Amino acid sequence: MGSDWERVWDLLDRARNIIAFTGAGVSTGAGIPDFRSPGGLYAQAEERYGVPYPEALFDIAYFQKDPRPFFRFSRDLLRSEAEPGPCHRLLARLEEEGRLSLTITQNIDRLHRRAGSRKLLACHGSYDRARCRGCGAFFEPEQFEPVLLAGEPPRCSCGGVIKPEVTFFGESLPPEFSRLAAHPPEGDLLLILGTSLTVQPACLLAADLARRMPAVLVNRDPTPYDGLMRAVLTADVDAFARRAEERLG
Ligand code: CNA
Repeated sequence: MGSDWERVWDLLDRARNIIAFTGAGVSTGAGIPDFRSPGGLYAQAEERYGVPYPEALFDIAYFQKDPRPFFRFSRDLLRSEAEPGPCHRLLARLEEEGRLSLTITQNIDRLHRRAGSRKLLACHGSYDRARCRGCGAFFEPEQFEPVLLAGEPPRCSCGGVIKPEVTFFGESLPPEFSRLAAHPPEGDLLLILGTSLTVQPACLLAADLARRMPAVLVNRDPTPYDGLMRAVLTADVDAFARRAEERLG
């Protein structure tokens, strides 16, 4: 175990072009539940948001039938007082120092941006824009957030439901993601933090990058791609980020 940590510090000390890939685990410490941990969103979804099965919360076919559970979830997420944590701060700092060229996140909670990351690809979309399911009109946050924060489905003047551009199961990922997957960036370290690496196609991009450059994974649970990593730390990501900050001084 000790040698894995040493290998990670060695890679981190030498890296000048880091690419980060993050998942819900970087935000659990801030109080935002992930999907798959015990007590995570999947364990609560049926009771809390009234869906018949957990994945329905982000299933486009279910959303067509009943968008209310997604908007109840969105209200909780956007109203939450969660603040960026040690991982968000570490990645923003590495970017600021010119040692990190891209953070790819599967998260939709805005915490990377709030921590200061700007070289950011939100591969499962975001709440920064929304679109009417009826007529296709686009909306900016100030046009739909007040209704969303009340937990109601916002509606367009045509009567259609306005859906934030968060990627659901059954939807394509944003075009920036496809461009990146077609032209993978170069880097000298891939830092994968807090993800089960089970949601496709995002995890396939992470695996592809891990084949192209030395990769480090920090996660509490094993993932299907642990074998591709130069080092795997079975650890709390926030503890890792705090130790990394200490080393960086
Ligand atoms: P996941 O499948 O729920 O996996 C999370 C992983 O993080 C698990 O393997 C946990 O073991 C691990 N983990 C949780 N907390 C910690 C911790 N403190 N330290 C170390 N490891 C930890 O979530 P993924 O991100 O892999 O799956 C991708 C989904 C989750 C994306 O579509 C996201 O949009 C979606 N999601 C996002 C958020 C958010 O924006 N914060 C919250 C919940 C789900």
